[in-house]
Amino acid sequence: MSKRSRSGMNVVVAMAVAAVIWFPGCSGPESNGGAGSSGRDERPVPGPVAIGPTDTIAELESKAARVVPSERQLRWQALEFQAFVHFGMNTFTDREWGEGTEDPKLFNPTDLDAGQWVEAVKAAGIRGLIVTAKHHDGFCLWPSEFTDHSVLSSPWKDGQGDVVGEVAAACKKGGLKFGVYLSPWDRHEASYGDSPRYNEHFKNQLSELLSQYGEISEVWFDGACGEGPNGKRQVYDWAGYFALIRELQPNAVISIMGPDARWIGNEAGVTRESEWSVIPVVGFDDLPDEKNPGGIAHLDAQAKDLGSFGRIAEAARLGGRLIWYPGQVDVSIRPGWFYHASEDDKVKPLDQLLDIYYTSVGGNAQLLLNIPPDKRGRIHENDARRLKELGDRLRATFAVNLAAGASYSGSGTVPEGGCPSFLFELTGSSLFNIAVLQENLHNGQRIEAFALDVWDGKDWVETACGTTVGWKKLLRVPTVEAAKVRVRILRARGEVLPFIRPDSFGLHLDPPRLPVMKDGVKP
Ligand code: FUL
Repeated sequence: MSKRSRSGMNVVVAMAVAAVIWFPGCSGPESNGGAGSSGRDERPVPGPVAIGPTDTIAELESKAARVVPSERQLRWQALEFQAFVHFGMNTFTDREWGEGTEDPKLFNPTDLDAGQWVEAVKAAGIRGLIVTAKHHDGFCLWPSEFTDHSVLSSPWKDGQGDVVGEVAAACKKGGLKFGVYLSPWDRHEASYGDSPRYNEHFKNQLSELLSQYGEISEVWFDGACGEGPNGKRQVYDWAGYFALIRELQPNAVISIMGPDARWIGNEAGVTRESEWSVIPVVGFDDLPDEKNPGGIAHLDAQAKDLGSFGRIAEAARLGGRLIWYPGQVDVSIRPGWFYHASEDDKVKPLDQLLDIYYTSVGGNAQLLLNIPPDKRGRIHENDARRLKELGDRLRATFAVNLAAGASYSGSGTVPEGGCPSFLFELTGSSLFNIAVLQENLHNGQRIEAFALDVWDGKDWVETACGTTVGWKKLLRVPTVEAAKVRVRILRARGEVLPFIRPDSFGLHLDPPRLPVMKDGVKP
């Protein structure tokens, strides 16, 4: 189900630009490292930066290096791992998409316990939770005064209950950030399709959610709309929705159909090898006024390449802009988004969840893992068990940073024929199989290619390489023992400042990945 698949941009890249694009091999000491002093303006710019056909390659590179996140985007990125909770009418009808005609009497959880949701997701190390306040069927999990299709008309707590309120309170108590999913597509609401009327209705509901439940950290707007060619066509007032959110919850991130965080492009938990947060875009969607800074960018979120230098050059040719637009990976712990008893034995295995974690949190994206409560209104035992296993494994790996206390030296200058590198001398020889790199996003996202070397006592041995780093790169390397580790920047945008965060460089040991010796003992 595609959220944002719009017509992709022409991928033709000007020949002059293609000539300088370097596709990294790993070892590449011959690379230029992107360093060099140009006297260009390197000051960070939070917000759109215009690019155009007269920009030189150097100017484009400099502009790309300068785009930084807003404070709210930075806070959101630091959450790293959130829970998505799909719960509603579909839970009781055993469906994924409802029609909007379901009888509210069907909604009747027998043992709803939002505190149990919070404890179950916290066991996985999750830091925020987003609940489906209203899915496409229009049934509201809070007693909205603008519809009768809500918990008010259900037998649950004799119509006196408020799921959104209970979840918000449980999150607050448990120290989790709290966000809401609100489907713009509403199959129940009679005014849907009568654009001004529905927009008013939608904003009324949004206001209720934004003003009655304390701090809302994220508003998740789904782009799905199943109305066919003969269905109701609703023209959404995105600018109006965004303005309302900024007014009532200025710290809330607006995701997917919004300006702050983009859909990663699939629901399988997969990130691109090169995941950029600096994204070139051309034009605006759905907005009459191009000056509106909160506009949704015209973007094909499913494109294979969103942020390479080639894409930037292409957007420049068309007169576009660069924005900070980080990716979010939404994926369900089960095959469906909603609970189905038939999927109780289909909870994703631990290894698969670990793969998703390493490639999303460790691939410059935020992970939004869906865990759907059952008809009782509880997270099923199988899911809760898996969440705990995941958290235990992550804690066992990341509790100790073997690079803590390491002496660090870095240089932005490029040695003759080499590339800038950052050296970490550990306090002693350590066994590790995970490395963590982070860029200082206050300086933007600059690294295009890097390599990680370990000192084997005589020589540097390359153990891993990659392309983008951004917020975080998690590298699963073969288990190795070393006292010195080096990060080489093979290619970067703009000046090579100390943009690696030495405070967050990490080396870790994931014990189950230790090789098993002949006698069955791990070293
Ligand atoms: C999609 C929706 O259609 C699914 O039901 C689910 O909510 C998913 C997260 O987004 O667009």
